[in-house]
Amino acid sequence: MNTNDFRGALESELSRSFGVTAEKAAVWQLHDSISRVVMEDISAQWKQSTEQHMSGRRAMYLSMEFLMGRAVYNNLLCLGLTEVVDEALKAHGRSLAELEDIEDAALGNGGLGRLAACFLDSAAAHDIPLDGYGIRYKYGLFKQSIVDGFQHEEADNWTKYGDPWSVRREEDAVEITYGDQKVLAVPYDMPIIGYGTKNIGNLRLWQAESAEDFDFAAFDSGDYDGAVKSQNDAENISKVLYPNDNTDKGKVLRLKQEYFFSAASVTDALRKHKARFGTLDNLADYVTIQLNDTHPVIAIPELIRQLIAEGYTFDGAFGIAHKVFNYTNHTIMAEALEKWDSKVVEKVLPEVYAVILQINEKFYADMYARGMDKAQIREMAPIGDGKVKMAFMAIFVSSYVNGVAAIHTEILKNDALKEWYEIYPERFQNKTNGITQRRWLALCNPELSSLITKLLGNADWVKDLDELKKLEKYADDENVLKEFMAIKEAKKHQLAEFVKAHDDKDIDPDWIFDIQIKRLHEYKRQFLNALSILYIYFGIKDGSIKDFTPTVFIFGAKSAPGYRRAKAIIKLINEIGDFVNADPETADKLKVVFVQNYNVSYAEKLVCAADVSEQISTAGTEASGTGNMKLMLNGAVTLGTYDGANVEIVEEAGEENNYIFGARVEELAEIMPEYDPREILFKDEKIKRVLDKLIDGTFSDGGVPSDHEGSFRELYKALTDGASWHVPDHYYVLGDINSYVETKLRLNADYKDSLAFARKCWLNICNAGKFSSDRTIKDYAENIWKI
Ligand code: DL6
Repeated sequence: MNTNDFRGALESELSRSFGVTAEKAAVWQLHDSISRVVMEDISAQWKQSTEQHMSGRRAMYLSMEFLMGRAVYNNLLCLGLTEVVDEALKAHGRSLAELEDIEDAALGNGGLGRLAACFLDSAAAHDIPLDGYGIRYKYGLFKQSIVDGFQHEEADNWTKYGDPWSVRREEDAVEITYGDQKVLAVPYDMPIIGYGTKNIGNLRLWQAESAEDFDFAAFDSGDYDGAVKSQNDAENISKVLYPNDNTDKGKVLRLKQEYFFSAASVTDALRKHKARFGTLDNLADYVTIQLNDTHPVIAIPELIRQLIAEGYTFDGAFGIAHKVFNYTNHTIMAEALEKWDSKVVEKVLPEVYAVILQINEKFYADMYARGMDKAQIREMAPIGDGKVKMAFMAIFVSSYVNGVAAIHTEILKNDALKEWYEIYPERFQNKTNGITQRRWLALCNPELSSLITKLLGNADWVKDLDELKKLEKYADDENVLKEFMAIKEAKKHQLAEFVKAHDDKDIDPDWIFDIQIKRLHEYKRQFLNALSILYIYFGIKDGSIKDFTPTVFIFGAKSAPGYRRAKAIIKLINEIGDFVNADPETADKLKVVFVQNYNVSYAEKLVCAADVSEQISTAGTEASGTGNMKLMLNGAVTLGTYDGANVEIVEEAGEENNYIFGARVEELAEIMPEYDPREILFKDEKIKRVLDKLIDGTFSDGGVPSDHEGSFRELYKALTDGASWHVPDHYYVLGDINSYVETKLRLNADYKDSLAFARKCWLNICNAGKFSSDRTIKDYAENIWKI
């Protein structure tokens, strides 16, 4: 499409749908019409790609979360239409930038959901037949505002102004049966447009609707609630995304959600396969299913159940399921490895539970045949202690199991899943996560992209990120480094403007931008960052810290609404901010800013402007992290622990170009059994004066510990007594604080030599090639899916 074609199509779409001109259209109407014109333009190609995916071997990515962000800019970029559309809009006095007001599709919590989105993008770009399957939540992740330092949540009605990037496919609806309920799963398809290729993948999101019509009899008899009860009960299933990252609470509705999209996706696959081949015997030759964490693991007994219903024996069905499924583990945190109460599963999904019992029996039989110790069999069985253990069922049935970074996979093999690795070593693989450079560089940082393309002489890096390695030869080229520094400065100015408009906070682009953006969780240790700021504040005041380069510490994080300690940490960061920012003695050196409603679109701005990427989880707790990769790619140095993908980041970019601190996994294994944080507290005056602030009344936590979320005394107790942990300071905050502050101060001093610092940043960009999700997805395709 050229500009004129697009202009014409847009004008008629606006007139037909809304009776407005481009000049007068509201932003959402403009967005809706642009999207419709694009959807019309790609429809034939999309159909052809779908047929192509279905005609050969393909992979299905089952995920409870897809954190897609805003679609419009990415779709235009992938189609090469960005300038065309912008020019067309300019002719009407409008601009593409106005679409910044369009809401993100936030159907995910954090890393796990965003990873799924990056994978779809990479597979589409590289012609890999991968399609996503998930839930079309009516309400995505809540919107966050900060009021008086506290997090407030508001529902995210993301389709309020329509959903022009989706197509409802009534004809593919599936009936889902629970023990006490029947509902309809109706699919909505979203195109996943491949960059620089004709391939268009598909994201199928299932929406729950009533399988029964409106109850007129009940309505007639005056029972108005009863008349709509079935509708409400059904719609509740896809109503809201559970806002918990890395934890699961075992709620019945959650189990219903998991079964809902898993069963619908399995049914869809079997229907299509049968229609094509007339048999399911060869299903595993054509379909492979990747289970994104344990959430869709219920698809395993469901597939077996459906195959048995088609006439297969249990063993025959099990054999097919074994070939079809693979499982990705994204965490070793005990609370996130799902275990469902057997009684609940039996009640909600009686037929599926009967299959799980058979899987469990087969596990016993297989392990007896191996001569395994009986106590160990009981430990490892898919059913035990009155629970269905989803991870164990997944490993037992799947062909492959993978972790998401080298260190994480090693922990799985040698510790968390050691017994399983001993039985099935050939099943375990590592697939270090990645991010798509289309969104996380080409789209969000056009300035840096242009420089890279100019230096390389082409834009091949957009599809082959290893190309960046060729930029290493410029690491000592002063002109190039200065160009890079000018771009970073421009991105800092842009961010500062956005933060002013969005959060009404002033930040100075001449300062160091030290950024920690991720979900709020104790293991991610925003608490440690907050305490280190106080530590530095006191050091500047008493003169023990001199020549501190002015730094703004920027935080962006949502806490699960019911996670009290995480919410207390948000309040604490804001209290420290108010305290530090108001002190005229430090006002030209230190600032703390907590931005509201951190999401994909905000991340696109933050990652380009960062000098420092805070990746400070306790070693062994962050499976991989992907924010670390986005920040590295845009030229920030990592201030981090030896955890998750940080290990590989410094392996690639050099430890000398990053700032690593803190205890390592193997050290913690020795330290923790004897660890006494009080000893540190009593011995170290500087740490004590920081911690005392939590309990001396300087900060207001807003209320009484027992019934208010903002309890700082409780945070203090968590570090010293253990509070709800079994051991005090479970995440080793006080143990790592000195090493962290020292490293932070070393970085701060290094920043003064701006060219030397820019060189470090540059070398991070040059060595980010490994962290493209293109590499990850090709590895899945080759070594797991055999596509
Ligand atoms: O693999 C994607 C992402 C990792 O980068 C993070 O390190 C990890 O915490 C996250 N895991 C989860 C586990 N979820 N649950 N429930 O979100 O996965």
